[in-house]
Amino acid sequence: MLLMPLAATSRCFLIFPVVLALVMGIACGGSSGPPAGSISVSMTEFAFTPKDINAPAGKVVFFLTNAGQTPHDMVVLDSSGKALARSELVQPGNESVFTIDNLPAGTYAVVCDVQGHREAGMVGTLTVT
Ligand SMILES: [Cu+2]
Repeated sequence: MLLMPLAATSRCFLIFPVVLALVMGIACGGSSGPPAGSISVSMTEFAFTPKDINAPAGKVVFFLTNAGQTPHDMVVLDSSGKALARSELVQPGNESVFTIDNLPAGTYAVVCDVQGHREAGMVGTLTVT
């Protein structure tokens, strides 16, 4: 007599994670790729690809992919070397959307802020027009 409720319960436990995974996949968007209009930048040891990035002035959205073996980030510096915007630290194999809300036209340096990476050549140029 106890078999029926047990069977029903175990079936629920099997179905629930599947439904949850589907709902979360839809809700979060998962790693569904770069947002529309974003600029894809790959980060490795020790380079940004592309190294020379062009963007229109205003809201700039980067889609960062860490294709390397260690964490990387992306920091945009103004001509005086001051950090204007900084992405989160992206773990190896992860992706991150990095948005700068209002970036004026100009030429900016892009660096990875992880210790030693900038010195190792992990730099780029962002030209905003
Ligand atoms: Cu780095």
